[in-house]
Amino acid sequence: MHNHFRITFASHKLLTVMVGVSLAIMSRGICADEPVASSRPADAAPSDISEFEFAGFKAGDTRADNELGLQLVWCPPGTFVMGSRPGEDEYRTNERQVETTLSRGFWIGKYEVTQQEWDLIMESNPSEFSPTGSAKYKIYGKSTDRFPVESLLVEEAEEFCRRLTNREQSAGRLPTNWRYALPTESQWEYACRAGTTTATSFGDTLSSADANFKGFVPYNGGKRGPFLFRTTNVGSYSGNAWGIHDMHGNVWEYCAGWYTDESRGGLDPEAATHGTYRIGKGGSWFHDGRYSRSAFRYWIEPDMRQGTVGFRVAATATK
Ligand SMILES: [Ca+2]
Repeated sequence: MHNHFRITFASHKLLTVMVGVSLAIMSRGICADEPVASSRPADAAPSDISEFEFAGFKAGDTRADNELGLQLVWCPPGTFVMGSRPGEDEYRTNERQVETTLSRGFWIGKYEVTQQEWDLIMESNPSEFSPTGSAKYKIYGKSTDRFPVESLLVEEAEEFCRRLTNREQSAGRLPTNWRYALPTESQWEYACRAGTTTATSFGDTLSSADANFKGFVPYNGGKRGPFLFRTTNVGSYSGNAWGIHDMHGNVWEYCAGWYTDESRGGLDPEAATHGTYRIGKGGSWFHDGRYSRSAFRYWIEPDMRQGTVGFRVAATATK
């Protein structure tokens, strides 16, 4: 017992010394930082993140240090072929292949934007599959916090991105020349393919074991599977090679700009600024598997709210 007391006492003395040293180090640190802090403009964010700190390094890197804890996946710069290969089952004429180079890496949502994330920024929930939505009977007893937000207009998705950009830049967590926005169609397909050239990121067939779509109409010989008749929690199915989920199925995803008859290729293609229809990619819980092909291009009436359409964000450097 006596020995035990001595050891404990010795430990206490050691701890006291360690705390003292730590406080001394911390106080030196605070002093050293003071001149830097006081030289900052009064309206500057406390610690603006640099572009170097914010950018990712390799495909599949992740970060979630934003107000929403929204998970982002890094898509590095690269060249890929957008569109469907000749002879791809269910090929459409508006999917002609175009070589596309994205000279800057970007972040994309690991998941579709959820109802909870939407509510935190927009203070609303337009979703059909929500406790107060028109299809509430289909989700009775379930939490839909992690279901994708849907039944929104593309302008509202853009407003969500604007608000998120402003909030993150004010907090110093987003470099001033970066912004959250809808992915361009080329960014979306690049992220969806994640290096694959097959019809889907899972291969040349698709079963509803791999994605939420109308399971009794699988794609190109895929196995028949369940048909949920509704959206479901994001991330319920496996991700692609870069760890991005639900690029096939659950909800269609708005892309930036307007639908064009031909895909836009080349170097850093920009979204069309005028058009008749909006763009959706990836298929939905309601549609056949063929619409979930990486190359499929859906045109969406701009003023329609649909329980099959949602979105995910991208974070991109502006020029
Ligand atoms: Ca989707």
